[in-house]
Amino acid sequence: MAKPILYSGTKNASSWAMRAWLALRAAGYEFDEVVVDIRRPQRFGNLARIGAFSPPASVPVLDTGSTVIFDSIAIMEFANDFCEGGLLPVDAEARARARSLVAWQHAGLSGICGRISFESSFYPQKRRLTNAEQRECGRLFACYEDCLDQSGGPFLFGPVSLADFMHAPSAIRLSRHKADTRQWPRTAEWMRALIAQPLVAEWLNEADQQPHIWFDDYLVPGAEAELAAAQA
Ligand SMILES: N[C@@H](CCC(=O)N[C@@H](CS)C(=O)NCC(=O)O)C(=O)O
Repeated sequence: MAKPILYSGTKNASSWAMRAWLALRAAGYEFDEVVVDIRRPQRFGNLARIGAFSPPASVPVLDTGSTVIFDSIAIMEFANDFCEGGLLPVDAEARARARSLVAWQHAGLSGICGRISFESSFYPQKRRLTNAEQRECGRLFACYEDCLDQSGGPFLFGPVSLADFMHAPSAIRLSRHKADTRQWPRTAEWMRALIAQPLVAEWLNEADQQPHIWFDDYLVPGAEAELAAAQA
């Protein structure tokens, strides 16, 4: 049978592909990677080609040779099955909580990801987070801190798991935007450990070398005024 193919995305753009790639690599699942360029304008033609065999016409897609898995969580769960559950906690309650974190991220993490694109993690200069964004981060960091208090770290549920990989792109974008973690020291330590995790570092090393993908709406309307008021 042909070697499985992961249709992945541009490394400094596709946070969804990153998650699937991390889980498959951590599971020891062997695959060839086809990077689909999702930068504009070529993204439309390239994704249309993916649509010929994958209904959502998005990346990541894993073609195992006998089936097509077209969602990042499904690919991550498949990776976890491949390594006999090694990427989720053994305890049923911890496993369900890890899946809650995975689902929260998949649902957009209460809007944080929409406002701070993955692409902006790689910009040479970053805007400052608004007060509202920092408050949202606080809610998220309190959740991470609680997991880390219970597990003792270094990752959210002890050993690295799907929950860490799912949140890796958010940890990257928030830490690179210097989100204030002073109230959540375990979270700060977890972010450092996750970003230094060898597979995450391998992806980032490539992403950091790619041409920036700029978005006109990077500066949130009103952000500068809010910052000036906060500093006054
Ligand atoms: N729910 C999908 C989302 C994947 C997704 O949105 N991928 C982006 C790239 S990171 C994409 O291909 N988008 C296609 C489009 O926007 O047309 C998953 O988890 O795999």
